[in-house]
Amino acid sequence: MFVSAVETFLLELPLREAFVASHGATTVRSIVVVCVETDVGLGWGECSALPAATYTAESSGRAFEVITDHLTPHLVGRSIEPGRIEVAVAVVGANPMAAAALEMALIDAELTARGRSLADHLGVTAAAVPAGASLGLDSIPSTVARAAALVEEGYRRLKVKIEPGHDRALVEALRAAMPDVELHVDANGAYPPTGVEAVLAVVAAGVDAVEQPFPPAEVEAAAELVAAVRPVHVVADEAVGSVADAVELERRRALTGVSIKPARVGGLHAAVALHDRCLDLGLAATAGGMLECGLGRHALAALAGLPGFTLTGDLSPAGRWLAADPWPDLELVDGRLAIPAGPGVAPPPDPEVLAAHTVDHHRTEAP
Ligand code: OSB
Ligand code: MG
Repeated sequence: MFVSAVETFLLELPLREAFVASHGATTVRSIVVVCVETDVGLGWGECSALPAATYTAESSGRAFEVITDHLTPHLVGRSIEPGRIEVAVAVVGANPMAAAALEMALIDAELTARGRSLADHLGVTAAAVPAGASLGLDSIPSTVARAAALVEEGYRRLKVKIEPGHDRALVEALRAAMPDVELHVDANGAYPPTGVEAVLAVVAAGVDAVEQPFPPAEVEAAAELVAAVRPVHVVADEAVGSVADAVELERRRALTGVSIKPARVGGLHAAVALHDRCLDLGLAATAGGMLECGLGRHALAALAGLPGFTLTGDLSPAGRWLAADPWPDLELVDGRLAIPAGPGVAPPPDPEVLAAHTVDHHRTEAP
């Protein structure tokens, strides 16, 4: 596929409510999207980096620069296949979310031209995936009320953010109100390695999976937890940037599952490779969300149709978080999200909504 130009957009999309995690609060979803112009047509990709460089080292503002200054100059004026983007873009390792945006755009261009859906391309045969919703840090009464409303809407799984001191009583209150829901907790690494007992107390209150309780480097604390809480899942999120990370953590018995986020690992092909390796290793997988807009959420729903995703993911429509979005959204029906079946990754954005929320853009053309 010959790439003649890339247009990069920095968008500011309003959130319905702040998303608070132990790594910080997100109040406006600035997000980067790219449009590749190729000999077979246009393709769109999302860079899911958050506004602040907290969850990982990438941020939307920096990613905009990295994409426009360092990545697109290597792509335009060249022929490149979507699965070989790492050959063209030498900085994938340091900037997986930026690289993932360009990969998604190339995949979208190719699949749209061929009239094939992403699910088809990935070999996904499922028609829908169970829906899961995440809840940011909030008071216990408010979290319980919101959780109950989400279950009422049809969500089968809830993932609540926790941190030391705001954990066990929260889970007890949720369990009292919702004895049967699949309940995950996510600490974004907020517990110190001495906090194994505290995390065990949270688990005992009735959770099905604990996501990233300790910082990524605290492998021994994670292994101690795994040994003590089987069969409850210990899911790695921030700790897994590659297949090699998952393999090493499995070798050290420091996880039983992985939150697979295409952005965090450098794109959809890398996410599939990680999924396949999780299946081989007997690790559970869950499709991890990044407060994506409709574009990224379409990709996540297709990926989540793969058979290794045995723990329900962050699979809610983009509109659960975003009050405006240039992309069409997924729909929640009977507690499930339909896997997109149209050509490409997602339908194209609404140009007026895109323009209304664009705060910066940059075009790189072949000389
Ligand atoms: O830790 O899983 C996380 C969102 C942004 C960054 C990190 C995380 C999250 C979520 C997912 O918890 C929320 C969602 O997209 O629904
Ligand atoms: Mg997480």
